[in-house]
Amino acid sequence: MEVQKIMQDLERKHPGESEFLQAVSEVLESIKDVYNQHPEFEKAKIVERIVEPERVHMFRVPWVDDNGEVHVNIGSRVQFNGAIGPYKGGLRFHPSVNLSIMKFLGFEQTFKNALTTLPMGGAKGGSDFSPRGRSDAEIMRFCQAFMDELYRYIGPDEDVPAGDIGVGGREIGYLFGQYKKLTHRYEGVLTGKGIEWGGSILRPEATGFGAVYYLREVLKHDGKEVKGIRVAMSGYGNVGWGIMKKIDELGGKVTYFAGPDGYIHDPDGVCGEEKLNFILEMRAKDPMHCKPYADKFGVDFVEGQKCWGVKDVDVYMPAATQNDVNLEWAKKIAESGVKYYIEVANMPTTNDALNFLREQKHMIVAPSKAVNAGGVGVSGLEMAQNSERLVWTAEEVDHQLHKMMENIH
Ligand code: 2IT
Repeated sequence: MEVQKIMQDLERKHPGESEFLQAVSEVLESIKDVYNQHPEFEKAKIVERIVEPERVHMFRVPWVDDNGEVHVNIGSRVQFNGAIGPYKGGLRFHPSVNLSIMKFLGFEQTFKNALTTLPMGGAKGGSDFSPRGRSDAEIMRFCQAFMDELYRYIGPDEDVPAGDIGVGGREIGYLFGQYKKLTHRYEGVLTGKGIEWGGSILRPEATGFGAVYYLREVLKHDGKEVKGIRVAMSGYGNVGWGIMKKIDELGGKVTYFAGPDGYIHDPDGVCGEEKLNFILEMRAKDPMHCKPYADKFGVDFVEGQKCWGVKDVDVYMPAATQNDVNLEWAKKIAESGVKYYIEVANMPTTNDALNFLREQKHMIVAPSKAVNAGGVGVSGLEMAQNSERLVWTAEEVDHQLHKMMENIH
């Protein structure tokens, strides 16, 4: 394969879709040497096929707010690759959502899902709808309107959506209710459901737990364990929160975490139930500010800054959103002397920054598609339980998750 030529063709077909082109370019650059040793791949045009989404659904989502005003959002589902199983991947509700972001996430999901070794193809969907500041009733009406279109394209053997940014248990509940109403079917068509109606007990924390299990395997190579290590991270959503909880359980400390408004430095670590529960409350009240944590626990808050580059930690874990770490931040990270850079969010590092970090001889860089695969892996287990009409215990799910992350690593 000639990466440049493939990228030129793709750019012609998907003009201006920078996140999508970035995600493809990163994968092609990383596989080209091995790929080019296989003329049979070239002959069958495997790469040319795999970079093109199989199908893209787009639809209008009109809904009415609490004041009676009509809003129109765009909904989509990118069914990227169904070679090894039904399409699987999250739904993102965020104002930044566009087709480029949906395609990048669907493309990455294809590889991530394959890594779990479970039979799941890759997809992503979502809307430019912003749940921020919306009442429960507004979220419900939006989710119902979204499902009024989406239900045609999904099914337990066809495509099984889940949550992502802006879509959690509440949204999955409204979506599932509408699916049942429209189809008269009670089946495992969505994952991330409440445990009372077929959800997996560990799903909210699973991505974060999986990331820490992955980190644990990385540390093992150096004869180290999670106990005693200090972590700087970004994000404190489901994924970030799961990381904080598991790091605390295993005796490590998250001493820095960043949110949209700046970063927190808590030298004692985000430890114990009081702090972990406070983060849940803080996030539910206002997802844009983490400063209340500093006010409550009397620790430092640095406004408007990211915590990349701090020296008094052992591990960095970007767990917020795409392109959180650019080349400028990557240079600060490299200068800090910290050894472990564990990507957690989907594509948290720009390509130039990632190449730069990989060149640093003193650093270990772990790729997000492997590190965060535990989340969708547990979704795959939820699908299996729904097909069996069985409920597994948290211990059973955690055991499977741990085994999966050990193998992926
Ligand atoms: O990025 C992801 O892996 C997810 N948002 C979860 C996908 C899933 O189907 O659980």
